[in-house]
Amino acid sequence: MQRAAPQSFDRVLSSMCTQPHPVAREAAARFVATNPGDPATYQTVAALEEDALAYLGEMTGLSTPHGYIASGGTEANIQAIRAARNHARDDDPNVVAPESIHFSFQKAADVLGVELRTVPVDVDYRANVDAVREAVDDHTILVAGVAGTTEFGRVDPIPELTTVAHDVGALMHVDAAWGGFVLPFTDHEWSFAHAPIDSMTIDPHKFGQAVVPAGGLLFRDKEILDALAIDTPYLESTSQASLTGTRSGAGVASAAAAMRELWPAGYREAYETQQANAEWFYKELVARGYDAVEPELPLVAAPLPDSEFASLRDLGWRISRTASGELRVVCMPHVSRESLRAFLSDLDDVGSG
Ligand code: 0PR
Repeated sequence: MQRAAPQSFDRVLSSMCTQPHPVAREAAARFVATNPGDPATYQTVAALEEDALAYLGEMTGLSTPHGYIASGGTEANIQAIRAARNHARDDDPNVVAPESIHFSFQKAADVLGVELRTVPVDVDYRANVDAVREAVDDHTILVAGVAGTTEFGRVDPIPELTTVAHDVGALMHVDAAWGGFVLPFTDHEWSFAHAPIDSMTIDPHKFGQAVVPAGGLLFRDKEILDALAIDTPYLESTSQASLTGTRSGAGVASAAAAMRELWPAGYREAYETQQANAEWFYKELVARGYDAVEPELPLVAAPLPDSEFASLRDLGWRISRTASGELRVVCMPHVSRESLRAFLSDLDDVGSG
C-alpha cells in the first residue's frame, strides 16, 4: 500500500487550523506516548501543561490561570457550560448567546440538558446587547460572547455582555477559540484584562500553530474549575476536571513549545501579515464588484454565486461558505499573498464580478 501524501496547505483558504510550527511538531513527536490525564505518572508533560496555561494566562490578562489543555474548542465550550451548570445547581438552567455562536454550543446544550437561547446579532454581525438582556432571567447560568466569530471574525461587546450576565447572577464565558491568538495585538476589549469574565476558550491548535489536538479552557476562579472535578480513585492523582480521560500529551507539549517560541513576537508577526492579507484581499474583492464584508480580524467574507463557488472548488480551492452563503477566506499563517493572488486570478476566470 502506498503512503498517503501529507496535506498540502497551498489552496486551503477555509480552515481555522494551520501548519504547526516546526518546534510544535517536534515537541508533539517527543511526547506522543504521554498522557496528561494521569499527571502523577506523566509528570514532565503535566509540568508542560502548567507552562502552557501560564502562557495562555499572560495572553489573556489572567495572572493565576485555572484550567487545562482540552482536545479543542468544542470540549472547552462544553466544559465551560458544564462548570457553570454544576456551580449554579439550578433546576431549569439556560445559556444565552448570540446566534453567531459556534455550533459546539448546540452540542453542549444537548449533552448537558441545558436550554440554549440564541438571540439575533446586530447589522455588523455582533451580539446585540439589548437582545441578550431581554433573553436572560433568574435561571440563566451563563452568557457567552464570541471574540472572533467563526463566520465573520467579529468581536462581541464583551464588557457590556459581562455586565448583563453578572446582573442576573450568571457567569460570563468568552469563546476566543480562533481569535485568542490575534486579539492581544488589537485594541479590542475581549479578555480577562478588559472585563471580569469568568471563563474563556482559546485554542493553541488554531492560530496558536500547535498540532491538533490542543484547545484551551481558562477560569478566573478555581472554584468554578473545581465544579468539574470527578474523583479518580485508582489514579495516583485524586481528581480530574477534563472531559476526556486519556489525553494527548502531543497536543499539550506542542502547545507549550509553540507559545514558548512564538509569544509574543512570532504571533504578532503572524497577525500583522495576515491582517494585511485580509485587508488587501477585501479591497481586491470590492474592486471586482463583490459586496465583501470588511474584515475586523484576518477573515474575509463575501457573497459569491453558487456557480463560481463550485468552479473554484473544482479548481482545487478549499473554500467554505457561511450559513447565509458568503464565501469565507480565513487568513491563517499558511496563507500567502501569492496564493490569494492565484485565487483572485481563478476568480476572474470563472466569475462574473
Ligand atoms: N469556537 C469557535 C469560535 C470556532 O470557530 C470553533 C471551530 C470552535 C469553537 C470549535 O473548535 P474545535 O473545532 O477545535 O472543537 N471553528 C471551525 C469551524 O467549525 C473549526 C474548523 C477548523 C473547521 C478547521 C474546519 C477546519 O478545517 O468552522
